[in-house]
Amino acid sequence: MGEVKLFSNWSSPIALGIIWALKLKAIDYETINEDLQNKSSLLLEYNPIHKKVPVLLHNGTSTCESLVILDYIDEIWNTSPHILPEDPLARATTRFWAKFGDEKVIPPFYHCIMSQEKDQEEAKEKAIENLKLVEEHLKGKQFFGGETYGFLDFAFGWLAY
Ligand SMILES: N[C@@H](CCC(=O)N[C@@H](CS)C(=O)NCC(=O)O)C(=O)O
Ligand SMILES: *[C@@H]1O[C@H](CO)[C@@H](O)[C@H](O)[C@H]1NC(C)=O
Ligand SMILES: *[C@@H]1O[C@H](CO)[C@@H](O)[C@H](O)[C@H]1NC(C)=O
Repeated sequence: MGEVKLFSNWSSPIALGIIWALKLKAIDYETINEDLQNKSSLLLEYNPIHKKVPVLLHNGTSTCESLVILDYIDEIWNTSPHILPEDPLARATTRFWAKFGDEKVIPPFYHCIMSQEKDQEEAKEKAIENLKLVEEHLKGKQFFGGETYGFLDFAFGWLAY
């Protein structure tokens, strides 16, 4: 299995998706809590482009960006249960919605938290509008993955926090 470390922050639920994926695959890992006001030299070394958490360190090699990390976990620990569906079309649809989330749902959420009151209202409307589209895709299913959870549940589930 090798050595697995997850750089995250206690106040940041985005790493939950990665934690769920690691648990699903029964991978032992160590958590490294980053102070985002005072980032460690290791975080800057392992994620020099974005300087953000989560970062997954595996055998000394880092992978960044949640959606990329989920892909990596499913490919490296390539045994059942799988995170992505097997069917190519289902995989493509999954990636479509994950991209939609990254581009259209998560940014207005952050905007709501970070911005001034006036802009907040606008960001809130956008977030709700785009969440409704995501909800349509979930219709009639318990999880995005259908009977069981998978990629999109990990990509979106933490937003509930
Ligand atoms: N697109 C990134 C977003 C990660 C992200 O926004 N991380 C935040 C914590 S929630 C962070 O590390 N912020 C520190 C900073 O921006 O300086 C992903 O999917 O992993
Ligand atoms: C990580 O290390 C483990 C054990 O040392 C090894 O079995 C595995 O192939 C390595 N994986 C990668 C991707 O380096
Ligand atoms: C920032 O982190 C370093 C260690 O990584 C520590 O020595 C220093 O005291 C911290 N500074 C603040 C202001 O917390």
